[in-house]
Amino acid sequence: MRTIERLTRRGLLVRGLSWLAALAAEAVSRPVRVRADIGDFAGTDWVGKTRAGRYRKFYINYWKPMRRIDPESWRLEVTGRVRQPAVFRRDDLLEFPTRTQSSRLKCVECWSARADWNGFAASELERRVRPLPDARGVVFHCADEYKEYLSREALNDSRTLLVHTINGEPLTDEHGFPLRVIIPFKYGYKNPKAILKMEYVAEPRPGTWSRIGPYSRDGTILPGTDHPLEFDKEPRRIFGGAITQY
Ligand SMILES: Nc1nc2c(c(=O)[nH]1)N[C@H]1C(S)=C(S)[C@@H](COP(=O)(O)O)O[C@H]1N2
Ligand SMILES: [Mo]
Repeated sequence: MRTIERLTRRGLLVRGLSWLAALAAEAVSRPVRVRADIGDFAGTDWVGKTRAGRYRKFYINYWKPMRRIDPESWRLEVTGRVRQPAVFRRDDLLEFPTRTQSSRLKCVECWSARADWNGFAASELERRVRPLPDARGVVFHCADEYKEYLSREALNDSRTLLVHTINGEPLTDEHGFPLRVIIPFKYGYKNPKAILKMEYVAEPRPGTWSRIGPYSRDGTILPGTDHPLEFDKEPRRIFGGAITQY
């Protein structure tokens, strides 16, 4: 009798605990599920796709909502087909010589927006890690599980920057803190944000968007119509490549 009673109580306790665990899991996963589309992440530990508030003038794309990156524990890993794989802290990268450029980020889904971007050339990293002769390009692995590939030629173009500063301020979580690519002659999807790892590879790889959408792997901006957010999406002709006329 006693044993049965104890078993029953234990059973109840176990059931109670698993219910609590399920409730906790629900509480943790719910914000992610709800925000998997467009959300307002202001004031939360999360960041993701947003068009709210001030981001109406510069949309934010993230493949998946992710936790904001802690600047102290973040590291950039540079690995793959290199002689000297290396890990960099944010402070290491802030010491590299920088360049500022005003350029327009053009999403393949119509909109565009301009900012002042400040950062360093890929050659700063390459001097240190020394890519092997067969290293043709780099796969960027991002904190939201986004992946993108750039050839070394595109990465080392004089207009391409590894950016840590936007409009004179540290890159926001929304725009890819602590490090992103800006490559103005390619569509937005070739401008990976929140980079964790750069993997030098011998063969080109498809990135996240060119795998799921009807988008080219190369991502060079094509002639067509642009809808710049600062001009209320008023349509503008574009001629292909970087948008420099506005
Ligand atoms: N990590 C990561 N980087 C990313 C993306 C993404 O989903 N995840 N989206 C790309 C796309 S499609 C665009 S248009 C730009 C948008 O940059 P923004 O969010 O700073 O406006 O980020 C690119 N970089
Ligand atoms: Mo995009």
